[in-house]
Amino acid sequence: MIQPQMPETKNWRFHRDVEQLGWLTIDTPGPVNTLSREAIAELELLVERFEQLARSNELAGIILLSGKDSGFIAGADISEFDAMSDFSVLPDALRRTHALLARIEQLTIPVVAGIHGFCLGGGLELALACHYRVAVNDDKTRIGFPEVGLGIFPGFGGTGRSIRQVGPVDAMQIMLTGKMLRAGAARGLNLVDKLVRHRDMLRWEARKAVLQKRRSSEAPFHKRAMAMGPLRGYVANKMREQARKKARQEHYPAPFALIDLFERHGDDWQAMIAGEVDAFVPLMGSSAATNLRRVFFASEGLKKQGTKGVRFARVHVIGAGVMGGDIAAWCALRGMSVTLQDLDMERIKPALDRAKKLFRKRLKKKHEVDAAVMRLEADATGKGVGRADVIIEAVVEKLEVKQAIFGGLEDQLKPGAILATNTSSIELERIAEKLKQPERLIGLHFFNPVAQLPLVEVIRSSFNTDAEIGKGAAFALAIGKSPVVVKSAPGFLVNRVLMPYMLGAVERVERGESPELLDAAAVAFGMPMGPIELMDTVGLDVGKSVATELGHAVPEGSRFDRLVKDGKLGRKTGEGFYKWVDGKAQKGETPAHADLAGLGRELVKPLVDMTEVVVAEGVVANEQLADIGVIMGTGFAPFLGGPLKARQDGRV
Ligand code: T1G
Repeated sequence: MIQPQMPETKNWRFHRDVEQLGWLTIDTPGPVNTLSREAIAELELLVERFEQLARSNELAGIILLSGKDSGFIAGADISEFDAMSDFSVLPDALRRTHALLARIEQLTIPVVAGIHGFCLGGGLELALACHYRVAVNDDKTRIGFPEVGLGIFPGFGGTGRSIRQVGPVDAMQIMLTGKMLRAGAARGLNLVDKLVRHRDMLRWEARKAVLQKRRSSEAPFHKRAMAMGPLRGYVANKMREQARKKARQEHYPAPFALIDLFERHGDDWQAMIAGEVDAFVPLMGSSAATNLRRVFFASEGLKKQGTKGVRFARVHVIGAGVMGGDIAAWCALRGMSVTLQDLDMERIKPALDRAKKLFRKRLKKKHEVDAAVMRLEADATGKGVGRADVIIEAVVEKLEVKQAIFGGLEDQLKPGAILATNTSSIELERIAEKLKQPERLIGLHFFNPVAQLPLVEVIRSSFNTDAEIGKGAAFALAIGKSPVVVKSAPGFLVNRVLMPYMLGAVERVERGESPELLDAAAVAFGMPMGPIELMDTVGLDVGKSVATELGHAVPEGSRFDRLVKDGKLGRKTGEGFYKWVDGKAQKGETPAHADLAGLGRELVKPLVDMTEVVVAEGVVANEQLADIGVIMGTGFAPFLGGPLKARQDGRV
């Protein structure tokens, strides 16, 4: 079969078959496909050739597929953004890409995209410029616009084409949330036109779509009407209200810039695209976007810590309290077979009930929920110990209790099994010293609520070797958590840096300052929640014991001390520094303050100071790990890039 003369390309492969169908395969260097400047420049050359072949009837259609098992396209190449965010190059680069996607759309022959795995950002924008989209309906398919998580929004025409395809309200929702949709949801919204059960069927279905000259339908009128006339302003304001509940404009300008663009042009998809460049470029160079890119690569870096090729199937958790029960539930949710041990069924049952709620909330489909329930087994006798790949102890914070538990099960362990404690404050060496093989015990420190917080501190004692720590990190990754390796030292990373910040605020309350004001100031700075509300959420008893463990004694007779003595422990007892109703702190008026963010900086300073100390002491290996660990463990302002990056930039 004679192949047409095609330009040399490194990122694309092309061949034409006997039916004159053109098979265009993207296969860029690296583990995932990304649209780098080189890939886009090569596509320009290819499209020019396609236009010629179409004109001379030597090409009946084009099918765009990925040559990688990992997925379709993960978007534009983020590693090029720092160099791209310069006003002198970016506007032209974006306009060139706009013109390229418009040429694909205007090709006179059908162009069909076959999607498997992730189809994100610029990858989805390229797919939306095609005339028809077929996707694999399996658990790996994820379709969406994650750009808002990078401090930007879609810049390759996705703002206009998604509105044309799914309607303004749904499209804006997808872009403002950054949510990655499963295949079924994407089909339901008309983002994709056809689903196939298996990747093997993708080529065949895409071929049929080309031969039948199928074209995707645009969003129906009733959906498009939501952006027409005065309704658009109303819808835009509703979106701003929603966005403000999640983020402050001064911290995360991107969603608000996108809503402004929508308010200006939301009823005209081509005007949206034309308006994209001027709204997009300032965001790309913003400190928020620069820092969020740093956070992206730092969190990517965490994925490299785990030992490759280690498989985990069975987990045994000892202690069915809040932490133990929720760790067991999370592991079962992530596909592990879990046995949960405690003294009797009465102590285990509440954890199983909470787990079922989590499964229903996260899994939705009945058969998936039932399967997860089956994976989580009550085990009051500990028969699961001998079969487990990972044993996690999460009982009361008492040294002698932990030593007794580990001493009792050491001989039952299967070779290579991970032995871990979820202690939040006791040095590992003291727990391990009585073991025959103290090097086997590591720390896997989860954060409450386990299902929400991505961080797991993998605690390294002086007995451990890289092998145990590598396996611990691999396990955290296997259950969808982000591991940060931390040396066994009082408070490890997160508690160590949080405590001076929380106690600093408590001391100000003791001196009569308004907890409402202090909390509002910390949030104005960029913390997800204020220090006083956080103390009440963690529990004043836990706060007091961690503070004491870290050498910050709580003054006898202080308000903090009296609250604990009176059993007013915060949210879990309905009263602490605040009164709590239905899990919500009942806050009074926030007194006016001339410089709320300035007060916020003051409050956060002890946290940043302690992060510097923790790095200097080698508790974590470097500043980047400290920053990503504190962001993931405390929610510290990701738009600032972490406490040390914020100090480096003079923000605190
Ligand atoms: N650019 C550059 N590198 C990327 C990348 C990207 N978009 N996506 C992934 N990588 C690298 C990653 O750093 C890692 O590298 C390797 O690929 C494997 O990834 C105009 C401007 C796709 C769900 O935000 O969410 O398009 O560490 O280990 O767990 O509108 O990566 O091996 O050296 O994460 O299977 C929008 C970001 C870009 C998606 C795969 N796209 N990526 O997860 O593999 S902005 C995103 C992800 C945009 C346009 C705008 C995930 C993934 P290394 P991995 P994974």
